[in-house]
Amino acid sequence: MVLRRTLAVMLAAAAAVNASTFDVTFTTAGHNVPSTLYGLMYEDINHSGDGGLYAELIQNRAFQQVTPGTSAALTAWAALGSAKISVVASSSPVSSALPNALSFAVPSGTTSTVGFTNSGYFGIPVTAGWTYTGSFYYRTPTPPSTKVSGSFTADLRSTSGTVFTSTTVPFTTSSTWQQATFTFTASSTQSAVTNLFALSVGGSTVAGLTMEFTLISLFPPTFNGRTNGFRMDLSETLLDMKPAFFRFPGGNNLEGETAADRWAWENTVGDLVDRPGRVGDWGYINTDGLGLYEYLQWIEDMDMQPIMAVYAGYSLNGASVASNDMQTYITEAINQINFVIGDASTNAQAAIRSSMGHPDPFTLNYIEIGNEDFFSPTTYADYRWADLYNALHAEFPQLHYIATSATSGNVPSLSPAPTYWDLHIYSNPNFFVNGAYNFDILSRNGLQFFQGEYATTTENSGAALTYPFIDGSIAEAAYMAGFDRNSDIVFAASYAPLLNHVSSTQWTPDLITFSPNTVIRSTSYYVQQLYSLYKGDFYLTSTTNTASSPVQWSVTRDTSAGQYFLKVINTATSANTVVFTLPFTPSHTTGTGTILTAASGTQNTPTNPNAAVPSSFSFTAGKTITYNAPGLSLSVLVVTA
Ligand code: LXE
Repeated sequence: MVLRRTLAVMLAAAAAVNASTFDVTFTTAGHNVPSTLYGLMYEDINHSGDGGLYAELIQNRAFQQVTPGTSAALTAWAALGSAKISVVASSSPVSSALPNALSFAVPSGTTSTVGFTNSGYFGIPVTAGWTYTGSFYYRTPTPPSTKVSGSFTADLRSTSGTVFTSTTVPFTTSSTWQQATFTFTASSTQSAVTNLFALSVGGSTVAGLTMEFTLISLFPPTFNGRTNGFRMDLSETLLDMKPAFFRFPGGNNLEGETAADRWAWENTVGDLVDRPGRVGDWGYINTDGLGLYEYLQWIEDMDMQPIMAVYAGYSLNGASVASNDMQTYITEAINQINFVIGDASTNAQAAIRSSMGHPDPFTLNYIEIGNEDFFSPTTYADYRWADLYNALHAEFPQLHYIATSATSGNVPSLSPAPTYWDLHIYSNPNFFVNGAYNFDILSRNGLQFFQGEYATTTENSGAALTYPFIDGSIAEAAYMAGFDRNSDIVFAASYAPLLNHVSSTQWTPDLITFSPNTVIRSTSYYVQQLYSLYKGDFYLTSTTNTASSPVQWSVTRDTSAGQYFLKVINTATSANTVVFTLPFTPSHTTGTGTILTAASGTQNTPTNPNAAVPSSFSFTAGKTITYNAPGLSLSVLVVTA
């Protein structure tokens, strides 16, 4: 719903609540806004990768990192008919990275249909017009002396067995692994996602046989049509923010519970059969189907740049890698960076990238050394930072290296002294309102800050939030006025966490919640989006208020478009008026603005996803612009010079 507010209506509302007036004068003085300012922080948490951005629909597709014979090994799988299924350590695995397989045993004398199903990542969407692309490996460990040939049926069906789309997939018994591929197209859209992928076969064809299967994969159409690609609707939701960067792969999910469990780039590249997966740090197994290459390809497709982390010798169990064991991780980090930007004709890691389809280097400017190393500041200061920084800087002097052991602008000392620092803060609305000036008081001494994670996680009462609420989102908007104003020393900022599968949540609140077929943009999403879309390239210094004010503002300019973006953030629940005095007379007497506002407590949730959405309004533009900001609002007034 698009609301159009008139100035008269807003002024009437202002009179009714006896609002304060803030006078804002700006000139053409100011500083550049870095193009990197607003972007995304990503890690695989809340199934934001597997089951989320990664478009793969089959959960536990290759039985990675599970213990054969256990029921957990069969997560998402079930038998059809009289077949017996179990996960086994294959006597002749498809690859050393994928030692396990699904054993499918059909009793002798079977005549009815047998097979197995997968329930997906908490559901599978069936969408009219989508062509699904599937594949699987199979073999018959002890084949009958006379080859058996037949056809499997691959389909999508409801839990009660209504088939929505299917195809046949021919097979022949053989003790060596064969790969089968297939496609089918759905002709209807199902509102329910409680669907199953099924692979089945007539019982008389396979009676008495035991077969093995692995890497059973099914993809819907993907963003930009990439093989092994990203989910379309989530990618487009992110693209709508025009994000400048993508911080990955963590976050905690970089670090591992122990060093052995860390995210290690070399296990995430090459053919899918060569990726072992890993036990992720958020309670589920990561397939690493979204590997370093896929992330970089998608970042490029999304017109972002990476802020890529390297493991820095600290894991979540609190242990640091010993000083004399650091070389392994230094080498790994150098190889990781070479994979991204090395010369494919001379460098082995870059040659892997080239073989995967990207001979040219990817764009890479920023490397983050570790994650939240303020949890182990002593070993970071003693050797971990210096060991990695010195080695990486010597090899790649053109890159910028971000340190992670600071919690605020008061940075601890490291040697060599970093220029870039990643700061994290999770707090309540009052913190973010009052913190809007946190960066103003820092000295301009060459240090650059990345607010790599921040979010309102509780109400002021301390009550935890499941979804962002408007009070917190507007408080974040007030804090972000501080990013605009201090973008001479804040080069990047990103809300965290980014994504949340509604059926598997480890951390709330999150910017975007999704199910297999829906995407819910939170109130904080719209705040991030408005700041990013109206970032501009130059910040215009204006008169400022005080930290205790309920109103914040920021004026930026898109120089080539000749447009000025007047952001007004009213954190009070009642209206306030801001009077802007411009250094020029606008070329239009009527301007267009965008506003996000809602009653205190409003949340966008799966049952009410559009409780608060931005709407446009028009306003009277002149050398003086009087704007009445409703309570709990973020407004952007666009003025053309
Ligand atoms: C800090 C860490 O970097 C993230 O993985 C977590 C969720 O955003 C947060 N505790």
